[in-house]
Amino acid sequence: MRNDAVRTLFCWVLLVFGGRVSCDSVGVNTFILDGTWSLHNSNGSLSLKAQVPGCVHTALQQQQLIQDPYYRFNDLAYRWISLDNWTYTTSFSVPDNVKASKKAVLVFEGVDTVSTISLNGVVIGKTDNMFQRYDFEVSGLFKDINILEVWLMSAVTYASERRKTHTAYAVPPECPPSVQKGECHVNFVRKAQSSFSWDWGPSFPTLGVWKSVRLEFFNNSRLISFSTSPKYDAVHSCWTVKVELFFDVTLASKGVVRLSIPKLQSEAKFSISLVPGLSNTSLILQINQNVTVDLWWPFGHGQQPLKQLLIDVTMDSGEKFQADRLIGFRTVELVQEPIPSSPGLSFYFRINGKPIFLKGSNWIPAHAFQDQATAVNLTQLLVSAQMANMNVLRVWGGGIYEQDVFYILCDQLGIMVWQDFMFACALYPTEQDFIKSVREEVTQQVRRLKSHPSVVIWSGNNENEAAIASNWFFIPSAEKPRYVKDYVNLYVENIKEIVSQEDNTRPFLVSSPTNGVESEKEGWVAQNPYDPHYGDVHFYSYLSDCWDWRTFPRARFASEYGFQSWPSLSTLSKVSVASDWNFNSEFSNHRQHHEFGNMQMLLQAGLHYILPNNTDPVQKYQDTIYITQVMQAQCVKAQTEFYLRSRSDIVDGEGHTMGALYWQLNDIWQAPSWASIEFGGKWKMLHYLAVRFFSALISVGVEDDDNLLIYAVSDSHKDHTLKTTVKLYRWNSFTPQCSLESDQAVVKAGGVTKVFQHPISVLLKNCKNCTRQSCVVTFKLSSSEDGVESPSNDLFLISPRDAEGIQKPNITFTLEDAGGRIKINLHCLYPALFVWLDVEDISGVFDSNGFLMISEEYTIYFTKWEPITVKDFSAKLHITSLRDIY
Ligand code: BMA
Repeated sequence: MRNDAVRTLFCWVLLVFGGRVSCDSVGVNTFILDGTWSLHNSNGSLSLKAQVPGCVHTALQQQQLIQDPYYRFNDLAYRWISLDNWTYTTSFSVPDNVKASKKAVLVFEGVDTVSTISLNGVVIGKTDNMFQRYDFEVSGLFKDINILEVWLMSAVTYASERRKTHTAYAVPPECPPSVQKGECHVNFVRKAQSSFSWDWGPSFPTLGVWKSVRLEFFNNSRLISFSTSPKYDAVHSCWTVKVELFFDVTLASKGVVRLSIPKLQSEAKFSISLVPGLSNTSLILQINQNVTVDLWWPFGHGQQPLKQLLIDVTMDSGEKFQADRLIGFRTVELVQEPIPSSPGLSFYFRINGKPIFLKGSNWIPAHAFQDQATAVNLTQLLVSAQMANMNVLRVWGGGIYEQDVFYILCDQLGIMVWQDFMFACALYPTEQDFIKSVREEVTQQVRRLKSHPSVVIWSGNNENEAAIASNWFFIPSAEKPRYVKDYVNLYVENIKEIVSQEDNTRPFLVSSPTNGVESEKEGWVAQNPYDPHYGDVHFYSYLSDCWDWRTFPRARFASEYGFQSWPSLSTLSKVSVASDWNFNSEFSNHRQHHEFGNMQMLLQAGLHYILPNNTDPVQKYQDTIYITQVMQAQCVKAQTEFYLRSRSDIVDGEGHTMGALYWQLNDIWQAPSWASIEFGGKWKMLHYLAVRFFSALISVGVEDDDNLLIYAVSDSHKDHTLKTTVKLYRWNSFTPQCSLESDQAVVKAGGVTKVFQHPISVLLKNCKNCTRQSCVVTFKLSSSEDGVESPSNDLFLISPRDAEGIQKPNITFTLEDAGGRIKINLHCLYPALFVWLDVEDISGVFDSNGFLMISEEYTIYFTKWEPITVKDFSAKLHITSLRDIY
């Protein structure tokens, strides 16, 4: 199953490395300055080699001056690194003829974060925003041997100094909660906000030159960057592509630009005139109307065709620039309009004119040290997202604007991107220089990312409207207007204004969660930004019973919700020792950055399952990890199924849910978190369940009063005639005690249909050997017409904790080599719940895991992402089920 998707993993990496995404220029000499530089700390006691792009922590680790910073308590032990100031230095020479060029520019694609940069002792510029590219003119500064120095100031010191100078009023939060063991005042520095710690991540306020550095020499002009925006002209029923070229010009000059998309037989030539300074040109390429433009669709709704756009610039001076890019054609609308019989407004995405239910998750930075977040890591994560049938990821506002490769992969995989701007869970200063820096950041990022069809929405910040509205920071009501004014200034008058100038091809939201146009009506900070009748909602409730769907808000769009779990022992063992392997150890407390998180997991698990009681402490620890994953998987499943089945309903004015993005997809280190994929790429149980609950056709079972209701939720583009098969099994037998079949029902395309309804008391009365305690219900949809079927699903009529007759299943296995896969033949003596196959750190995925084993034999395949023999696989394969842990 889905083996094809795994194979694509490797193809994409090749494609990405093989694809050209940057500009090639003739007439501009480029010197790449990446590579080995030297690095020293402020008093010179440490002096070492360091890679650029890179950061100080990675350099220290590579030179073996420190251990793995993720190891045990090293985040605290290495705090000194971020409190010191560091200098990166390199030396280089340039040929005389190049030096003679009229203009030389030093391009820093990214500096992390606060720096003063000098060339041959002359200060050429300063940086204070890791999300900006900096171009510094260095003409006339060259010698035979040139020394380039980047002096980096501790971002922690800088943030605290900025805070001190902001005397008029506080800009909270001052510091993160102590459980996060982080640094203070991160909102005063334009840097990944999570780098000063988060509730799932360590505090590593990195310093470094985190992106490429190069020199560019030229005489008349250079192409700084370009962007491409396809747009549908509904009036003339045709497509256009707007191409913007950004030049740096020394001498007024003229030239010709040729734009072409060979696959669409579209081509045009334009005369351009450039004026000295920064000179922009905006050109519109009309797409040939005689050619059919095949549209880019989100995954699950169609293909992702991308066409190569070629750009050829020839200046009268003889300078030439060539560039190309893969572009996709699609339209996107965010629909907020009245819904019959419901107060409020809808909130859904229409792609190519079709309402699309957004299924997915939230993305955080894949590594605290970004130079270690490789293209392969990102590919593995994004392919895993697609394998779980996700069509969207939200790049959350407390991290970074991702690397180009991330968006290229999302374009290829059909994963839509909800792109936040990088502001989260805080208020922000609005001094002139801060705003200026943000304006430049936003302009650059919009220009960089707007070419990607995958990016479907911009969003101003994470939870900052909610922070003011719900008064997270205890601001006296008399002072609230000042903070609302700052909020409007930053996100509306600046960020929103820039986005509307730069990109009119996709919607902009000021915050998430928000009430959208209703928030705007209320002055951009709504009374209740969590109102289920408007916009999107974030909802967390750790202690209420997650199996009870009545506790979830029937929101228009759920952009965040989730539960924590612990990652597997094989992941944790990379950063811990045997004495740490106890749920109450200092290590277990240390890695938990969410107040009361470990306790909440056990309380929630205890509502439905018997907690582990093995007398062997390490086994008990592993079983506890397992039960947290069972709890998380089942909780997120229940909540997601609720959102999915609320798609067509309006109940008490609420519903028409059109998005379910659980928190969160990935991890930044080995620690407990809401992630469904562990740091390193291993899937947790939740991710395996997501494959099923995000499938194109699913059946959802719920209990309402005494009724068993089964819904068919369809993401299909056509109607299906389906029957529902319902079976009841005793916990100690593989023979169904009863089997019922519904009549055929038409399940509408993109809709929810109730396909089965039966009072449970009657069901149990008719099913002689079954009681709530002794039986489980399974169900499945199938069509005799077109072979379509849903994954099998199940419903417990009582918590497994209170069930009767669950036996130790005694699961055994045999293995076979099946080419790129390993075939696992499972055998058990009794039905088994939440069967979990774990192969430690062997990289790959099972085609099913975390399942209910309701027949004696099961066959599972493991797709390998690395070469491994059956013998080695066998040695690492462990199988657990719910009854095995007590
Ligand atoms: C939301 C997110 C994150 C956080 C998560 C879990 O508020 O936006 O800030 O990590 O909840 O607490």
